[in-house]
Amino acid sequence: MPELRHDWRIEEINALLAMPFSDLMFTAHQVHRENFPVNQVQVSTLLSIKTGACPEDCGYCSQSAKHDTSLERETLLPLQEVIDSAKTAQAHGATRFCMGAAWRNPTDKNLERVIEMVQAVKGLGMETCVTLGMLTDRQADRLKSAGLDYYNHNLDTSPEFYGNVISTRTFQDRLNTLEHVRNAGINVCSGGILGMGETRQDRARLLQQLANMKFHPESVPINDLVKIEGTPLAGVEKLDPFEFIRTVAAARIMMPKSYVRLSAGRTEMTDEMQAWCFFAGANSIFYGDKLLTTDNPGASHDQQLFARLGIQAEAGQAGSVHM
Ligand code: SAM
Ligand code: DTB
Ligand code: SF4
Repeated sequence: MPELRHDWRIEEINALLAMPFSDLMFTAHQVHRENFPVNQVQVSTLLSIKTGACPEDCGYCSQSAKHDTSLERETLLPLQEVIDSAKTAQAHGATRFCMGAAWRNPTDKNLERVIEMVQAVKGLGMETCVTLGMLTDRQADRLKSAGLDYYNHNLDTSPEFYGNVISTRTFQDRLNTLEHVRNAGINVCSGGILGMGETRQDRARLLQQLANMKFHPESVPINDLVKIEGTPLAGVEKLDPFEFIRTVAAARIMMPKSYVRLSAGRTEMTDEMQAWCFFAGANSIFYGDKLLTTDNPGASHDQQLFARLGIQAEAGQAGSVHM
């Protein structure tokens, strides 16, 4: 089996993305079969534990205080509400529960409250993931010692396009947080958003940044921009679905042992487009009626889709190792 690579050159990635569609699908699918059981998809459910009033200015986000998006803001959810949601998600077949907070970074006091949630969810026998913004090395260590399985923190886009989307934190800030998470021994979940008006070169550069890290993220979410009224990116032209599928395929080829998650934007995708993404190597989804603040296809739609495609939801496997 070929070694995992961390030295991808931009010309190689552009060449992958430019392959004839069938050749790219065939190659990505072969890589997928060599590294994963086919027809198995991991399912995670998301919950927003603290919604809105975020001081950051991410141009895509419904939760930024800088955009006028008609979102109801909420304080940190009570522990029992989180446990109830996790139980419901588990009953519907989710094996991982991801909790997101609209913070620039957590305070130490808030971190302790999130840790109570992590421990309660783990106590149900589910894998845990949180996404809380930037972390210090000490906070990452604290989350590790509390038993957290995954931390989500996306690079979002290429270093070059990044400034068009976010001004309140830098690309380097994101790399620093990811380094703290990795050094703490927590599984890394990091990917990006497509369809924000970036070029193919930007998509290639995003993949290059992810794949050339010292260790590939264990989980790579690929989001299709959910356009939100009132955000600066609300009017961006929709990305060609084939271009989205190509990017999923390139992620699979470049990070052969990582879970590639078909993330936000599935309500706007046809079932056929999702089937292509699975064929191209996507093997994880967010499952349940809601993402953080926006809609996701309901569990019954996804169950039907899985049945139509012969896909099984994967059983949990807490504590996977990095590569
Ligand atoms: N506040 C934390 C942070 O930004 O690190 C955690 C939550 S934040 C909502 C997590 C990720 O969701 C973002 O980095 C972005 O990649 C994705 N996301 C947010 N809004 C989105 C949208 N409208 N469409 C697609 N992806 C989105
Ligand atoms: C990720 O990459 N996508 C998820 C999760 N990580 C936290 C979030 C998607 C959010 C979509 C917009 C919303 O629902 O607010
Ligand atoms: Fe805040 Fe996260 Fe939304 Fe950015 S993506 S505005 S940091 S909640």
